[in-house]
Amino acid sequence: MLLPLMLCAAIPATVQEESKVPPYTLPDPLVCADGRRVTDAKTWNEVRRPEVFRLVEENMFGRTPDTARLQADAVVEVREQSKDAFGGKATRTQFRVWPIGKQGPSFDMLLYVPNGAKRPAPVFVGLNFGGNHTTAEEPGVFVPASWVSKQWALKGTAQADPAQRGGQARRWEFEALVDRGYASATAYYGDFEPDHPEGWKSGFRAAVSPDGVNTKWRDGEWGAIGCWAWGLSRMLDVLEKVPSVDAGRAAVHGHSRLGKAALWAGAQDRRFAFVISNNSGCGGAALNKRIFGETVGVISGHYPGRGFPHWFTARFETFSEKEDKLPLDAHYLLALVAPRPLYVASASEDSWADPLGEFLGAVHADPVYQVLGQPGLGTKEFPPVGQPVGRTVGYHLRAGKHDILLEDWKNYADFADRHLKSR
Ligand code: GTR
Repeated sequence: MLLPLMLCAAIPATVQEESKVPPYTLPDPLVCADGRRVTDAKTWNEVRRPEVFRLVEENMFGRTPDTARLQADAVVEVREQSKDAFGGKATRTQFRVWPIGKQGPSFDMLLYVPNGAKRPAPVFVGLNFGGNHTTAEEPGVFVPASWVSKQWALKGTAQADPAQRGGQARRWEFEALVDRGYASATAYYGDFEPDHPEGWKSGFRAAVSPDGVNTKWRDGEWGAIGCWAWGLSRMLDVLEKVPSVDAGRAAVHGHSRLGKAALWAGAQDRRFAFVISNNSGCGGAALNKRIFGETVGVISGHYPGRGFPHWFTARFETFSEKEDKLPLDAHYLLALVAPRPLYVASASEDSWADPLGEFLGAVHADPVYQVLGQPGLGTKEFPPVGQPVGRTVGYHLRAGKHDILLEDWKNYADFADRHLKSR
């Protein structure tokens, strides 16, 4: 009778105290596989960056298939437009996009662009959790037809509840950004892939795979985070064709699991000029080898009934309780953004996401920025609550819970003013 108990992996206690963090060693992003040290941009770009990229791809998110040929069939339709959004300050446009043609799935994109701008506006691009209608109070915003999680669904269904309109508006400071000269685009993440283990079947993962089956279970194939990141790039494809928007000054952002997706999108798609990780935690900006809060085992579904096995490539789970064997860490993912501006933000009560681990992810990506001639983060000192730091790499620790709030947006817009507005 003891056997089943022994076979069932017990979840180690969550470390929430600094004194309980076991010692760990990080690999050096500036040492090539052949032992050479990177001291110049050329070696980083031609030798080391591709190696770092492959490590992140193979061990965390899986390989994003090349969909260029399928995208030749993309169809973009404007479903609705109003020049009177936010009392006439902005133009709202709602697109329906079939990125691989009308035989495949579609997504809806909501775009706000400031009216009367002298030149095309820089744009914030991000996915939302509940449907576009939850991000704004405006009655004209469409409700998604795809799967939504319980929180946003009509009771007992997976159908979006129209009464949840504006339910996440406090996380989307569209109007404040318009006032500062920024456009914003959002799409519902479930349009790309419903967020559950069977979600791939009705999302783009199945639609773009050559044989139409779930390829995740073959080693190296992508998970849902990879699919959401792919979706962010498809949003940018559409924005590139909007004359009032400057897609060359696009900031990709995301909160929590969507922060992980934003980082991976920014790493893969160098058209994104600025990358923002809001409370992305484990599998995002937080170091995995530093055992604090959520761990590889918990997030990757190693323990029955816990975690999100569909988010990552299958290999990630094999590092559960073996984080020391990981040939990379979060600083590799962050370093892939260099030399472009990067912002990592934490919240003081978000110990599950390990705020210090997120900061240290940025600290250890910093040498790559320096090699590329950028001032980067420029500090190793964990800043006090409410005091943003950094130059090309920004960081702040906001007081409060796991969330994205006006204070976060204010810091992102200030940082964007310095890096995007001046271009
Ligand atoms: C949690 C998960 C985190 C984070 C969060 C979210 O349950 O453990 O990694 O992604 O969800 O996305 O809100």
